[in-house]
Amino acid sequence: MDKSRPILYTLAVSLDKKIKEKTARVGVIGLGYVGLPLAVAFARRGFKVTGIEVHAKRAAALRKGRSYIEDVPSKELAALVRSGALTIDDTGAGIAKLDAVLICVQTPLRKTKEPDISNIVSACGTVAKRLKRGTLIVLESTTYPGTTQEAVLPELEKSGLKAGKDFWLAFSPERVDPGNEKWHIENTPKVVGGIDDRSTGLAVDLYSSVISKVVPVSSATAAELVKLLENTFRSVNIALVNELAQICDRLGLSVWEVVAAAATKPFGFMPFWPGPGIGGHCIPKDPQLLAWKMKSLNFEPRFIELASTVNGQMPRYAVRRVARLLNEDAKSVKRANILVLGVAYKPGVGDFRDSPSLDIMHLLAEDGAKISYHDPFVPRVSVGGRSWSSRRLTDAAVREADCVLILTAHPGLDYPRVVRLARRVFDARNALAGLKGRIERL
Ligand code: SAJ
Repeated sequence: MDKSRPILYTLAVSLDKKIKEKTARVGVIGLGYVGLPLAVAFARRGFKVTGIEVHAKRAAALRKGRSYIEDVPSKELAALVRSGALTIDDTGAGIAKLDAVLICVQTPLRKTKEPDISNIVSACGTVAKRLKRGTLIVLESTTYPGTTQEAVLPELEKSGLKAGKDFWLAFSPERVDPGNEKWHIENTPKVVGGIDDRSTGLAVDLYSSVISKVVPVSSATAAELVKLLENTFRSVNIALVNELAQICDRLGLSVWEVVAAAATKPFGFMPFWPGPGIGGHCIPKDPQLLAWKMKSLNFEPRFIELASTVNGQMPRYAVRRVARLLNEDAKSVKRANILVLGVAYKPGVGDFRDSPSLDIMHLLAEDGAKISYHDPFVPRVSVGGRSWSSRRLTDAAVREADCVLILTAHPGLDYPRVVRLARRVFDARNALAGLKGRIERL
């Protein structure tokens, strides 16, 4: 660290020392699927952590040691709260005592597909009111490139303190994969980029106390773009195989066979699998954050937008395939009995945000189909003014369907029984690989 400015040097050395001694007080704002595991990870390593959660019900549950995040066992949470290693705060009053604050709030898209960073701005406002000199602030929320430099920094300087002089500021993308048994916070490499070298250095030291591999990059903007590349990469490759699925349909080929055979190439290929669309809170959204920013800079991100378009059209494509299948039995979509298996956005989870299954159910219902669904992870859904509850997967439920649609390949369903009993099955996820019967595959 440069000694040119003694006071700054002293502040930075003092913070670095506290980090290394684990006496630094760490705060995490936003205790969701990213923030809560992060707060627990620092508390588990011996830091005194303040978890700041504005939703009073969530804060109350956490104070009682009740976890609402699958990857954080209540038993461990309760012990950390009881020991005082983790304190839950729902006002941010404790921020003045903190040495480092990690911001992990949601960044949804508006209906206009524009980023909504109001949660980030609000969190920064809470911090600015109580920011003390010598504090490190790190934004973890996935956002468009430039947010940290152009929005967070000025918001924090409303405290009267100067970024890079009185406090330090960095961005570090979250890489939390809920339910992943292998990759968790401590062993997933963490990218970090600061507004200046000192901010980067302090953030590297902080995260290195908890995470085995920390990867510094040259700026906060670079770190923001790294995250968006990771998920845009997925969106583009999923769109490629979704287009390949349509190509295979015209060529009378199985896209599943083609991709699986290509995946035998031991280098230079990575399999992605087609489906009836993409859901969740990352892949549909993150490329849009990048596209929006680039359009504001008069750059047309055609490739990124084309991928989103291809993925976004898959529900309609799936509906066309179902109509074609019903047609083979001289049935129309209108009044057809359709049983959907799987409304969650991906297998093994109960999250159905932006799930393409909902789009497909809505489109078919609008065309007069009688829809029911079975999803062991999702008890009830509503879309387009209609609501459904998950029904038991009885023999009768399968038999009465004119077509069973497999839209999410949840594990644990008795697929052979479905194939045996169903008049027709449209398998959009290759859940029935290897099974024979009246099966039409995407
Ligand atoms: N999907 C496909 N074909 C594929 C892969 C996914 O159609 O080959 C669909 C899924 O069905 C789902 C959507 O895309 O509807 C998103 O699936 P995902 O596997 O990308 O899962 P997400 O949305 O939970 O993405 C998160 C991301 N994690 C973070 O941003 C920290 C992503 O970077 C991870 O790679 C992904 O989890 C993961 O691998 O689980």
